Amino acid sequence: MAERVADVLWSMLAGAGVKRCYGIVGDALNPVIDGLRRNGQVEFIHVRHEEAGTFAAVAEAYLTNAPVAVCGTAGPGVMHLLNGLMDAQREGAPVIAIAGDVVSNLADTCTLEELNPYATFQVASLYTGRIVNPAQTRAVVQTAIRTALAEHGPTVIALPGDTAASEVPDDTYRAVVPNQPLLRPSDSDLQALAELIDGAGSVTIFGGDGCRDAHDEIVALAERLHAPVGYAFRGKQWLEWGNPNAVGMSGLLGWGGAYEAMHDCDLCLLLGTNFPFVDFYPRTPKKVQVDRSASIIGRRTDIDLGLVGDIKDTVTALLALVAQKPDRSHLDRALTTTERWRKRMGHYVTRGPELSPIRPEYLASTIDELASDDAAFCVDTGTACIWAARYITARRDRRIFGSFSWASMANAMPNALGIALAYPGRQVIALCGDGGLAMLMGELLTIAERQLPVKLVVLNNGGLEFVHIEMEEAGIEPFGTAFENPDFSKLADAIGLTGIRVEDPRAVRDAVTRLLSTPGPALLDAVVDPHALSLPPHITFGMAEGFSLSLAKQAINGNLDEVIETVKRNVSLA
Ligand SMILES: Cc1ncc(C[n+]2csc(CCOP(=O)(O)OP(=O)(O)O)c2C)c(N)n1
Repeated sequence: MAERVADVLWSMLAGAGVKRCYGIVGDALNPVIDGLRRNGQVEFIHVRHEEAGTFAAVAEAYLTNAPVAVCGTAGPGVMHLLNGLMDAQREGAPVIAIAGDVVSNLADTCTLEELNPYATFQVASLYTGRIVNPAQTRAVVQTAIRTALAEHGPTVIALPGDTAASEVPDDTYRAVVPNQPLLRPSDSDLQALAELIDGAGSVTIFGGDGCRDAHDEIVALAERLHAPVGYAFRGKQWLEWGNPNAVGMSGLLGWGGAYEAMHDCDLCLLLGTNFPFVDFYPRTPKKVQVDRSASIIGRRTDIDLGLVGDIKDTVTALLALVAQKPDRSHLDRALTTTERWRKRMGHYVTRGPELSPIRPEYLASTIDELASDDAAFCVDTGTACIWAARYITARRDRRIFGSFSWASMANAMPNALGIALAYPGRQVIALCGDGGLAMLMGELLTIAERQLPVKLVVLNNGGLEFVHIEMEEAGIEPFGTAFENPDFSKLADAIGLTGIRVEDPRAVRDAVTRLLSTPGPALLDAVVDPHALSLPPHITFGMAEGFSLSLAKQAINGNLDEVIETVKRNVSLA
């Protein structure tokens, strides 16, 4: 019997390296999933919410660099994919979405569950193809695969159920995956860059996710230039370890000497970074930006030289052209500032066992200390990002993943699910907000059902703490941020994970040890101090003014106790 569209789809996806498809079946998707079953090479992961399935796929695709499929069925099921696909687009993950579509003879009639895939995915997808005729199959599937892999992002294949079940023309259907070409500026552009570098007394490097494969080259360049190396959150895992010039992060989560080093230098090299916080870019130094993507060069800040190039390829070529700098005083200053920060950040760690409620800094640092050297950390959007940025130490084989560019809530637990499936045997730790965990809580059932050995830590602070801080910073009296939580450990126990709860700071170490040594899935419900504030490396007058104003408003409105607690618990860090 001739092959059907659904058969060709799965054999091409499997041929491109797809190992899993996350989603929920139904109506338009049924013939598509029937093809997956017949094919047998792609594992179907039934999730409880399509968005969670997409977050799992994003983490898997990003870390493995291989395409991962997700699926949702016509209308609402497809719509649930959207937030996750935005995340895939911003995190650069090759996720291929199969969007079930209404029966083709009812297309564009506003029928039940009909959704226009082009309009819906315009913001998220790098390519959207709709197969309404079986003869399109190879071209559409091939384009979706190659675009996702070559451009590092999501693509969508909209597929009506009747088309999926139709026979394809007799032809050859084979996935051809793209190569990874070398990409560097021309010799004359490199020469111009080398001249700028050689002419500068002091140089600072600031890197992002584009430094993924360029650790050794950047460390060699930094040593040659005595350049401090700062990083965005997405650069931390690639630049923090094995790097004697590492000076921490800039931005709202920042710490260390990075901010000052970027501002007090002659030349700042921005490598593979789309760092979004425009107020943190320096103005006085000359700035050079290198990135694979031409479109982001000069987007966030004014630059003196912008070069399209892969960071590894470009820095490798550059190393042959730049001279050793004689003076390391700029580097030494940045390292001293970084050391001072480390001491400051240690305050709540060394005093952690005595401070009640549990300080999140102490919890995060204990997890860091007890986690394995190749642990994969998933971090929820919220205060978890602050503690991970500052207290989770990057190592060569550790990974730190989150919705760092899209900043959606509720990513960490489903991210962990995807990584646990992709890397059996690896320690996977999710740092979850209580709001974040609750948002996609159904996925705990998927984790429990499959007994995936993920370790979930819930920062149980009884509210949307990150937003609480934001409001205080803006001079607004916090509102709408507090809520009641259940005992998450009991909930975990009830559904098949090992639940652990910790309220006493002296019990934190034992609780984390137990969490990490428990076989199978486990959840630590950590009741943490909701008043823990974090200070960015550079506080503007506006921020200080906002905090004072908000605290004054809270005091006037009768929340004096809250104000006193906030000040009392954080003043020693200032
Ligand atoms: C889907 C979504 N909704 C809202 C926001 C805005 N937001 C960013 S952080 C945050 C608070 C997260 O709260 P929680 O998960 O409890 O973590 P916490 O900050 O308390 O540690 C909110 C509401 C968002 N980023 N994503």
